[in-house]
Amino acid sequence: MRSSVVLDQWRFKACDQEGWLPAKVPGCVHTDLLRNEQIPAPFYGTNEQELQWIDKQDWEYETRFVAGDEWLSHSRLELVMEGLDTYAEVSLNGVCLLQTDNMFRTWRADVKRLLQSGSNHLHIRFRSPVKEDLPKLEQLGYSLPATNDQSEAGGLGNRKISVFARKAPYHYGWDWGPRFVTSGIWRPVRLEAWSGWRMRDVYIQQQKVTEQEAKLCAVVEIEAEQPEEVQLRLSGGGQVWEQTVSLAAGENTVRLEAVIAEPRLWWCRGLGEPALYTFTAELLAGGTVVAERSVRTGLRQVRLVKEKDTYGSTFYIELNGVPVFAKGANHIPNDSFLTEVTEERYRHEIASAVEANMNMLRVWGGGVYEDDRFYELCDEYGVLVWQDFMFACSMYPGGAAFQSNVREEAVQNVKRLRNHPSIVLWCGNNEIDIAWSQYDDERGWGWRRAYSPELQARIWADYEAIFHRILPEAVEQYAPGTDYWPSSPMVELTGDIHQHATNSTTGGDIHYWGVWHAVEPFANYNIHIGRFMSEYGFQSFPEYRSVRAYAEEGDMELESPVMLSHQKNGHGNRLIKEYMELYMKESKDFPSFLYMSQVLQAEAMKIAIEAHRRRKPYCMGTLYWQMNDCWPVASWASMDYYGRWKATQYAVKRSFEDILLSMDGTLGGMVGIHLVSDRLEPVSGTLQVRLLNFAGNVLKTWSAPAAIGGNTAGCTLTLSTGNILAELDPKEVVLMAELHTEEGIIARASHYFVPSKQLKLSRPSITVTRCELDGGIALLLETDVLAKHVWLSSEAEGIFSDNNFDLLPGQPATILFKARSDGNQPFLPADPGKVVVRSMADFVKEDTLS
Ligand code: BMA
Repeated sequence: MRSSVVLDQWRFKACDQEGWLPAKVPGCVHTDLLRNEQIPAPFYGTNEQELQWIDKQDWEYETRFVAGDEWLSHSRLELVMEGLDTYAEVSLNGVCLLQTDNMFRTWRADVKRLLQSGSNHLHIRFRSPVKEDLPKLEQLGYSLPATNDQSEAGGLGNRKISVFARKAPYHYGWDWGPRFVTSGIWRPVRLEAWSGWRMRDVYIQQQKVTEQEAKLCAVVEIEAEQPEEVQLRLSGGGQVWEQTVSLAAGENTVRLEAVIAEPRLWWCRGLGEPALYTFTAELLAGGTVVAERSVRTGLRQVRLVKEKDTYGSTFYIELNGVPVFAKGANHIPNDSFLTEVTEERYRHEIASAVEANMNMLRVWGGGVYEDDRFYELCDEYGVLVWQDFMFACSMYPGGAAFQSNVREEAVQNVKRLRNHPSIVLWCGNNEIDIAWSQYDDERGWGWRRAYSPELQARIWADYEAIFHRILPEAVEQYAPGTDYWPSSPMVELTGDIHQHATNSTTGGDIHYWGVWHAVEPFANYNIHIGRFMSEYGFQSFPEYRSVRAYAEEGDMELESPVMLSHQKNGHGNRLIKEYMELYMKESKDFPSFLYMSQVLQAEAMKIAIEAHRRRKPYCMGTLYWQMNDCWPVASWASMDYYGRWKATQYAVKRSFEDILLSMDGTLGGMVGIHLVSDRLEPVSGTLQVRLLNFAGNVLKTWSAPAAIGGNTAGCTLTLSTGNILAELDPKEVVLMAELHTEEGIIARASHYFVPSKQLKLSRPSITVTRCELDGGIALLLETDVLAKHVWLSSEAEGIFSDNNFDLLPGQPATILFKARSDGNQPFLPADPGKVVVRSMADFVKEDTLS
């Protein structure tokens, strides 16, 4: 049997200094220094700049532990390091065991002969990733593009070295992230002992899964000391399968076929229950269980459908035969210091995604292959995962050593994650195909121009080796049947000019950054729609309370050093201001500006998401940039570092409703009222449309039968703007639509004829009535005139059932509060404490109201 113990009681110090300090493992140098009060809080003020010395130092960690006789009596003893960040030399009792160079790999060392009874000394020396990689740049003789590497901030000028390290790219800074190039033991270190047999891995390969049956094959890796005949038993879903196997001495891979009749299928949110099965594999020698391992998975048939059609080619996920419209966001690591991410924080993020009606997250390639817990939660909550390999916005070096390191990283992570039903796609990298643009001189980010034709050929060959060979081979070999997509975005692996995505390609996926980076108007979200929108986004600031966690009252202006150090996109502030001037009324002060930036972002994301969904099934996915933050910062996130929902998160929740009514006013003199359904059954009812003034009076009404088939979208009613408005002032009216069905009103939408900036508003008086409901508190909100962008803030941490909404007289809103909780139930009805209710009129200059 196998036993395993996690080693703790670590201490650490800088290699060239005296004085050990206690360390917390898993952790990193930055968090250990902070805990020992050696450095100021890294996220506060401009402290990031003061802490850049840390990555230029070598650091050492050590622990002493006693290996009891029972441990030593095992014939096999292994030291397992699940994650070392990054360049480390590991020694046990003075003997060097291994040298590591990849934070994404697990490292194992045989310590049978080195481990002694009594005290043992484990020592890990981390070489500075900066000092380690600068010579590699020298040696290469030219630099490789790494657009987001903030080398300047690290005191390295333009020497971008992130590409040489197999280490989370965002550690080197990003356009939303600080530069904290960490070192340390970031995943547990264990001692593993076994004798006779060890079961290394169990993979439940899903060969064919239908409602009738699931044809599975358990691929079991067993190490045996002796050749022997044993029994392998697999149990799961109330069934047991058994097989006699002849093990050879050493490593064995045994395959055991298993069929489950009428399986409970795993579905993503919105389509059904995410049913999970636990499978246990046991090895029996002489009737006794000598090794065992359990894994959990969900049974589903999944594929990426890329088929030619009249427009180009499709790009969507099909789950159990159902085409899924992917609704979600891009996920980045939840912290600059990875070990600070608790289970509760993971759960909060994933439960927030589900609360916001999402069904997919993309684990973006500039972060990390996430913790097991992240994927377990996605499995449990029914969230599909688009999984990138960890390469982003850079060209990487070639060479046998680098490539075999990448191969081992890929193999290990594919093997670690392949039982998760949530992972539906592996993608090679983020934006490299489009940035390099090998076959199109007109496009790309200008990277290629810096190199001679010979160097270009070499750099591209190195690219192809990793993304067109090593990674897809690892997926095919270790998770056969799982789809691999070389780069996001891309049209198809054609090897010619048609390979690279543009803002209007009709195959593959698109990152549309015309709005924001190219300063195009929001309306362009309606034009640039691809088959799958895997990125687009708009920045905003965190709320005042979150900003105050890093800034003092005196720092409260856009261009203060502190605010600037928490805005990593060079043009970010200018863009927010420019777009604000276009669409929003002028904020009355800086805290109001923070809030209005959220309203602006929410507006942009609503327009984009609904444009994408209206084009279903031409477009089959919309993942905005980005779900979360790794520190408190101005960014494209919909939820800030503290997990607080920005206005966007609420807007997204509404725009991601499974049944969506969406009004499109970009049609030139017309308003199209669309119905989008992610339900599989048809929906029918009556569409009721009303034109109201801001005092809540109904000026005109329309009504039409509305019906929509399952899993599709269509325009239900088109009204001419001329007819709707006639003599009325477009600045004073709102068009509201409701879908009435047997279930009641199941969808609502509203449409204004001018941007918020031009609306003629008066100051509303909103009344709030509290009452108890479902063990929590319900708030009944009423107003005397239109209250635009009503914003509720609670004293307690949590979320409201709705927020950032418009309130009209005669149409009260009932809002529930759910507190953030650290149990299995992430949000619980609770008392929000003091609630402040404001609306846009409270945030803008009085004279801009009307
Ligand atoms: C995309 C992402 C990130 C970046 C974001 C905002 O390119 O892949 O690299 O943070 O845009 O610029």
